[in-house]
Amino acid sequence: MLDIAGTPAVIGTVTPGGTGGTGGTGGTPLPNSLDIGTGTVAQTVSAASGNITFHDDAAATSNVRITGMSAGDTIVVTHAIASDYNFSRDFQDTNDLVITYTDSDTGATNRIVIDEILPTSGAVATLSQAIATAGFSFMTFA
Ligand SMILES: [Ca+2]
Ligand SMILES: [Ca+2]
Repeated sequence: MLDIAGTPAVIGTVTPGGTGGTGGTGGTPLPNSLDIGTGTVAQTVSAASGNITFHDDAAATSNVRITGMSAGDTIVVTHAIASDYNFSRDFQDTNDLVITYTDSDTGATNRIVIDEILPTSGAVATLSQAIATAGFSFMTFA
């Protein structure tokens, strides 16, 4: 069943709720995909070399920390809008931005931590506030 016109079709089996699991690894990931890590284990990627465009599918689990992110680097999010995502400072490091979202359709949990992107003051409660505080457009919603 492939719904071309409407919402993205779910291809393949859907595991009923219960023990969770590690999320799918099928398909060909986009370059610099942030759909890595599991609900409990984060992975770290670096944006330090050159201008990097990361890709985050809101419907696929992400648990990732990005280091070295600066102007010219950006995250392109698909399957969500900016107001879906939650933005806050890391309780453990006020200079880190924590971005979270749980997809209501797939149950995918997205947690993206951008290391050392924030000055010590400034609002970050929304994407536009976080961009203003960080000083560059680090995330866009396709
Ligand atoms: Ca960079
Ligand atoms: Ca994701």
